Amino acid sequence: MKPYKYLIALLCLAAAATASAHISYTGRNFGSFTGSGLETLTLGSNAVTGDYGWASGTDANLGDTHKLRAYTFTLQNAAIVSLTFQGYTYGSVTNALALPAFSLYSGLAHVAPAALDHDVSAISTAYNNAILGTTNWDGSFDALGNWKIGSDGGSTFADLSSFTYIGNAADGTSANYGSSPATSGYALDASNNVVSFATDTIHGDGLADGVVSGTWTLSAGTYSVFVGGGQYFGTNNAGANTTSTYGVQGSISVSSVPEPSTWALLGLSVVITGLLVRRKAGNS
Ligand SMILES: [Ca+2]
Ligand SMILES: [Ca+2]
Repeated sequence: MKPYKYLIALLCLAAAATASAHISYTGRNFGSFTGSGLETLTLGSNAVTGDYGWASGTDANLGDTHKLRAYTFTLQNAAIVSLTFQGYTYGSVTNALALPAFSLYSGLAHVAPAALDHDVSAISTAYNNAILGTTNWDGSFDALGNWKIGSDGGSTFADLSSFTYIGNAADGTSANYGSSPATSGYALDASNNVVSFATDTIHGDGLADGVVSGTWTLSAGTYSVFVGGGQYFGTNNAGANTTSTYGVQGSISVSSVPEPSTWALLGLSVVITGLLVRRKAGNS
């Protein structure tokens, strides 16, 4: 290959690396886990734009996925999954994400070579307008409930990617992530009528130290995790840093779900211990 061809290849790579406008899992796929034994993995060197992206998704007008990063993993069997995200610096990314927060969903966005999902594709725009009113939204992302988003290849609502909410975890307290998240989300039913659903609350870890974790028992399937800044600035995001880049590192730990026999043994040992304690107490 001639030197200039290397340069062109490098420029193409650089363009791909900075083309973060659409939802992508590139560099953020934790992979597939068997759910037997203990499997762990850390993915460093990721960055998110803005310090408020996740928190914006907790309010009624949803959030802009451009301000979040998407991770994915697949479980071949049921497993206990712990996810940890922490502010992190590397290379030219000198801002560590101060208040990381994330939400976990079952489901996957469209992946290349299909057209990738984004908030202002025609079908995303039509959907968001339908559930929230024309232009009355920051984006498609719901940090506390189910949501949908589509690509430029989508023409009907059936083409939207669906994320089914499982849980969230946020660094710090309500002084960081706000005290009034949305209590309702909106969706379309099978007849395209707007229906509301109750959303979750924010699960803060109580300590704003740049690290946040969550643990869930999950069935086999494919999951998406959306990570972003957990500082809430109100529904118009006034005062948020919308342009700076913040480093974040994600880790996953997958362990097996105890077998029923293991649970039975654990229960039996509790009963025996209780009996021994009672007997001891009776003897004294
Ligand atoms: Ca918002
Ligand atoms: Ca924390």
